[in-house]
Amino acid sequence: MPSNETRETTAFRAGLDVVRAVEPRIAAAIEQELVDQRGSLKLIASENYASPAVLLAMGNWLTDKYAEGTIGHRFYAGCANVDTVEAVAAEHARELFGADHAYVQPHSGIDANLVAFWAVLAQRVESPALTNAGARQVNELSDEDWARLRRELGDQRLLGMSLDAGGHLTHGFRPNISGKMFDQRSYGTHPDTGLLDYDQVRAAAREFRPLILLAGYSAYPRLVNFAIMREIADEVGATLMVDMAHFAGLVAGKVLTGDFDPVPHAQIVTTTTHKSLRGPRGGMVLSSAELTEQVNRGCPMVLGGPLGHIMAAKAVALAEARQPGFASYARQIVDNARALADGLRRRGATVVTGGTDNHIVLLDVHGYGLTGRQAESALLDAGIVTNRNAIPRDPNGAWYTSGIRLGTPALTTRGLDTGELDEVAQLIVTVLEATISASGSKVRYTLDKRVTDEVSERAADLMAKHPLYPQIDLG
Ligand code: DSN
Repeated sequence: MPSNETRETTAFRAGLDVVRAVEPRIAAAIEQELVDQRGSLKLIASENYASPAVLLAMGNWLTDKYAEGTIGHRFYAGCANVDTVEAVAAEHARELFGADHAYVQPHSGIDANLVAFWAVLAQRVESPALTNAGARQVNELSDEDWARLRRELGDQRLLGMSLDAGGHLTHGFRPNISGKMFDQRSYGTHPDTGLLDYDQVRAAAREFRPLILLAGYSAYPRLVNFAIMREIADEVGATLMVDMAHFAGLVAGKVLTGDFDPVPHAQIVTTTTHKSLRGPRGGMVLSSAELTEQVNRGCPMVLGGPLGHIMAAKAVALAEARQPGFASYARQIVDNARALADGLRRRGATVVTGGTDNHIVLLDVHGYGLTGRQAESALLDAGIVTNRNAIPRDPNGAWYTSGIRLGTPALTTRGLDTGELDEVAQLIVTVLEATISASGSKVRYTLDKRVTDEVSERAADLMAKHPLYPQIDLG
């Protein structure tokens, strides 16, 4: 190894050489993805950059092992090392979040939510189908009992945040199984302030009497008071479930504490591991001790076999999040988001709720005469990667939208500071002011190439100052 070559460079270069020998197009795509990610200004609120240690923990022979079941209780022989991996990841998760129980098998956020739904149903639903079968758990039912149970489950109720207020598809909406298995209703935000309206949540809960009150969001730029949500859930006999996929990194980094930390308040908490938590792509469930048995039945109830290599990477990421530096990272995410929101507002942009308390800034692009779809494409033309998103009571619906969702976890990992987020605000406004909607279209627009060239160049300069994976040089 040459003296200036890092361990990471050696590892990734050798790994790509091995892949290239079998399928060069895949090695080329992996290399190109690094080039693209290095050059783009990534403001997707749900994305981040995992560390080299996390990446390497995923690329190995743990993928070769089947291990359905749980730690020490598998449907296959020879799972000692997967047991170790799963136990270490769960231990880090419990310690990091102060949870009674952690289940690290879910492959995604959708899977984590599905595990949580079934755990609550298994715990709470007194089903004649269950009783008749003499079964303690739904996975002990006969086909006939299942048919009855399906009819009975149709009556179970879920109350979650509406999509246009920033809720998530898996919180009871039609394109997801949660919208089919539950009788669902939503709560929204206040029409004047754009803030979560706890009186409305309480009134909806009193009237609807849900089995599950679901809190959490993927496009809400403010805090949720989980102590109040638990009080509402208790009042109506609901289980409080929180999906913290977006803000798990802020909980881990102790930015969200007390009433704003979901773990002490909710009976069950789900998350992904790859957003602000900065781990591998995957999911996780944290629960109170009473739900341990039901949560552990996630596989094979609703999950395929656990992915040992991904659980290994989760363990590494969770260990990283327990280092003191992670708290500074989490604080910087929020400082950067505030700087971005302030910079946008100062330059005349409309920011939903007037600012942010977390990692998300939701920009209303109406004022520029654009749909979210046009704004998203125009920004991409200039090297700025965002995603369009509905805003509360969006007249353009969930496909074209009137908003752009921005998030700071990824740029903060690259080391940008508040002054540079202000510069990013300037770049965004420059593009949106120069973009002209084609008459009558929600998709087409014109944008002077001189603007895209200038903004792309400034974005590339900014990115060059903060190299991504500086320890990896593929030559
Ligand atoms: N896709 C994630 C997001 O962008 O928020 C959640 O599913």
